Amino acid sequence: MATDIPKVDDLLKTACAAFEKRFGCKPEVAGCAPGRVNLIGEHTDYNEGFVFPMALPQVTLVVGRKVDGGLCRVVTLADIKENKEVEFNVPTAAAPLQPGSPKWANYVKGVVANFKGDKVGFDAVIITSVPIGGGVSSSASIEVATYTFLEGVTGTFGQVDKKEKALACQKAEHEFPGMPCGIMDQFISVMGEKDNALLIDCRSVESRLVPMKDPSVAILVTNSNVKHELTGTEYPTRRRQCELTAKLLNKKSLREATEEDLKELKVKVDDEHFRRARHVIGEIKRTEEAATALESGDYDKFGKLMVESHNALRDDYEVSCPELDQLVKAAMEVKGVYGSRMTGGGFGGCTVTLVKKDEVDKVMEHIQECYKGTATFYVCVADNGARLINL
Ligand code: GAF
Repeated sequence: MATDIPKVDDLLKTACAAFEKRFGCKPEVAGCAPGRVNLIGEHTDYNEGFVFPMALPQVTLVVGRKVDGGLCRVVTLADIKENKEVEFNVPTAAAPLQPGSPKWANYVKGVVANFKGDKVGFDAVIITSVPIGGGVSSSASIEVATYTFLEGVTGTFGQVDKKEKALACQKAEHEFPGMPCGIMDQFISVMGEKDNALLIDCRSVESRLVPMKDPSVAILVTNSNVKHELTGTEYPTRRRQCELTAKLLNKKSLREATEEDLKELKVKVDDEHFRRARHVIGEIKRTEEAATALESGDYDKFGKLMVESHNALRDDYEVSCPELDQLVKAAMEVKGVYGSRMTGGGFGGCTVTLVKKDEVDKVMEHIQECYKGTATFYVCVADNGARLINL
């Protein structure tokens, strides 16, 4: 059975009650930002390629108020098995913020450090319904919700260009948690729109909305509930391998590389670098084609491209894992499934499946029967990006 996605209103009530209990007054501002599921276009963003995510109905909320003086106090109600409360001072030129422990607070501190407006003290509570470490961008949703909250407390919401806001949050992730991510997650968390997926060109940072309103199909997100601790080292390695290969080809990025270049690479680089490049070059092409297929309602083609994407991520890019492969295999065994693939950085987390709406129950049942672990299912519709919520 699909897991209910908590309503934003209910999360808000919980966060506001927790804030009052902890800080003894009512919060005044609520920043909200979603997680995302990437439909196709994996590990292409840092290669300046295309990605095709949609914002999820699962969100992170940061609720609180501005306080005088330079102290920031943050309490988290997220399912994070670390310290649940942190305090730090707003950064100054003489005393800039530094990353540290607990890890979750680095997402907040990084955004405070990179916020474009005035730096002010605040009290805040963070709550999230985005599965943590599930490959659906819980990190970016914390960053973007924090940024939105800061815009709220400084009365500057909407003044900074949305792309700049996404870039500031990406910089926060590079500098504080130290993850050299691409732009996809922060971008969709800021720019997502209800009932639309977003085709993002990560070279020009231009994007195009693609409607996703057909009631006869559903997007099923299946959480494997495993996270292999490879992500930390493997992601930067993949990124470096791609950059090195692009350099060898005298290109700015693998976005510039062609099928012809692949032939050249076959003799120029080792098999591993060759396969990494083959995935990226193929995936960029697949993603553009997939967006066109979805626009014209060609779900069979879209599904086929999803499966090709998964296979390339498994065999060439080597970022899948047995659990994700099992989930995809099981999904593809059910009639009515157009396509299925791992989504996000990999090594665990979620798969995304495009399926006929009427068949969703059967797919979940079959996956659960075949899957050796315990899967969690979410039937998701595309939702809005970051916003302030009136309190
Ligand atoms: C992670 C990163 F944060 C994204 O930028 C992207 O590279 C993704 O992995 C893989 O497509 O979510």
